[in-house]
Amino acid sequence: MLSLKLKSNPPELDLHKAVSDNRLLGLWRLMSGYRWLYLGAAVSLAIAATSKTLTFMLLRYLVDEVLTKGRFGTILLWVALGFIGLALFEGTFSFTSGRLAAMTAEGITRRLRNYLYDHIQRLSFAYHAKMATGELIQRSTSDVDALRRFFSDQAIGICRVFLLFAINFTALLDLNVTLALISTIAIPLVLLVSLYFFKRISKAYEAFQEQEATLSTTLQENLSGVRVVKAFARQNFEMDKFESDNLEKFKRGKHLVLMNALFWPLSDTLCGLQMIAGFLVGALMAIDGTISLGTYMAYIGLVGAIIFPMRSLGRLIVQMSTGLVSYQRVAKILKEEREPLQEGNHQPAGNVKGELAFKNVSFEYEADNPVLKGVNFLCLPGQMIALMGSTGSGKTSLVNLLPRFYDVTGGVIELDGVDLRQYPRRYLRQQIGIVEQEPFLFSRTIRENITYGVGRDVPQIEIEAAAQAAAIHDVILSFPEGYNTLVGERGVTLSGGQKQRVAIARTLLKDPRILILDDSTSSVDTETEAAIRKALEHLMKNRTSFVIAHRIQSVMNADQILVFDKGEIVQHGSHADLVNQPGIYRQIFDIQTRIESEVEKEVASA
Ligand code: M5T
Ligand code: MG
Repeated sequence: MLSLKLKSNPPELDLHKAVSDNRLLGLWRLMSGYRWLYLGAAVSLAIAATSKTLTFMLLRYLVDEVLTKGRFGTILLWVALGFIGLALFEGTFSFTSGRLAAMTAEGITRRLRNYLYDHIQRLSFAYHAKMATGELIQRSTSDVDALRRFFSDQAIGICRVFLLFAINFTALLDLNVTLALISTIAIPLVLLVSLYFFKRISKAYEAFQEQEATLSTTLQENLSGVRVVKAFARQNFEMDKFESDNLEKFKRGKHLVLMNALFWPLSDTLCGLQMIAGFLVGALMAIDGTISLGTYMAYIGLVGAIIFPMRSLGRLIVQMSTGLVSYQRVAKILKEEREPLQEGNHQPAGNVKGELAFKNVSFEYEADNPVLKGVNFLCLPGQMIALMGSTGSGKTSLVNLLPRFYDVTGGVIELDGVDLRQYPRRYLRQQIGIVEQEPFLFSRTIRENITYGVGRDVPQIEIEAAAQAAAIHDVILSFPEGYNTLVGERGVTLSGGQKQRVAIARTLLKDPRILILDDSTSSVDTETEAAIRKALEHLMKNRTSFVIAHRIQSVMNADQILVFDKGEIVQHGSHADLVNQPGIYRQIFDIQTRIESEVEKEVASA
């Protein structure tokens, strides 16, 4: 039994389905696949407890039947061997029980951790938008760890208490019924006190965990935004904010400690009084001869074996409350529905053609706060659509609808004549490449970042072609490690424009049918932009592309230009159309050309 190895792969379990509002039921389901192992732990415990109890009974036999009666023969040797045997039994099975419980706990939490990680990354955009990262981290680490302790210490501990009680109480009854009853009279009281504190400590612990999550979120944000903090010299402000959050944690921690501090002495006193009362009554009975000396000695041992675990019962009940609270916090994530990636009944065998029709599309993140209103346009396969408009006018929101990061809330978007919602998200995302407005690079090598979307080994030549098109190849070669250069956390070792270009290369390598560039040349100089534009022009052939940009230069060649204002298309046409009609587009055009000609004049006169 001892050589049982922890299974290298925990048994599969759909934890999303297994989650329950009833916390005990939820925990029971969490144990699926490990219940036999856990039962093994409980059985070992029972064997160990019985051995201990038998030791007391053997003691009684030794005193009453051997020592008192003066039988010092081989019997003494047998009794001695009995003691040794029982001690060995107890030790071995105690150890086995602890090991099995720990293995169960590790297995369950390992599976839980893996599942949580996978689950979290499959939740919707909307979920991640509203959930703080620090909170998610807290739940997948600290709370999962509390669950581990629940299985490895607390649940088995409770089991232990009840086993010890049952076995030792039976032995006590066998010794003397009156004594048995007297020595357990206070136990219901201890239980009541424990239950009273259970509720309060649960609440206090929940509040404490919540505050700890707030603190992690503050810390995590502060670290991610450390440049902003420094740039605005807001260290003191941030420190004050942290300090006040920390103070709140301290207060809640203090309350938790106070609850524990009140509970312990109270339950200890009760247990102590109970024990003294039991010993006294026992002693009186032994003196007037109602019970034998051996019985009294065994009795003292048995009472100890009942009261001490009872004392820890309170502690266990109280600690179990932390496990239950943590379960609740973890279950909240598990309960969330995943973004279905495969769902959808329209999946063409090959690639899409790339015709997109927006029919009276409207969209809102929150009810009654539309960010897109009545958007209508038709984009033929291979066309380039440019989106312009003031900041906050809904351009990013519009392109986010294409890979179904969000679904329309009114109207319909059709891809090749089929409602976008009929396509599985996974398929759509394979067909669509998006360079986000604020691209994120992983702390991996540049090569790994560029090949991220492809998921296979890509020949160097292809990687370089993509990098060249994104006008980043030469920059990469200028690094001593070339394509093996590690990008620092969030790409801090790269400049903003370099980061954008790596992100462009990453999307180009994926070779999508529909290409979305969300303001992706905003951080590069005009010359580099021209280089990227030229390379892209070639790449955009045969694929539908959406380009969000602010420079007229970048959108001039588009087949259609859509100008947005407050979520609505206010102008729609080609460059030639729009430049000849009054409106926002001509204003922007005038301003940008005026600036350009002024600059040219300056340069010429210099
Ligand atoms: C349009 C709101 C935003 C703005 C409006 C992405 C996003 C946006 N919004 C949300 O509430 N939640 C979100 O996740 O929607 O925003 P946009 O589409 O990002 O505007 P844009 O791309 O045209 O602006 P810009 O600045 O990138 O040129 O009210 O609050
Ligand atoms: Mg935007």
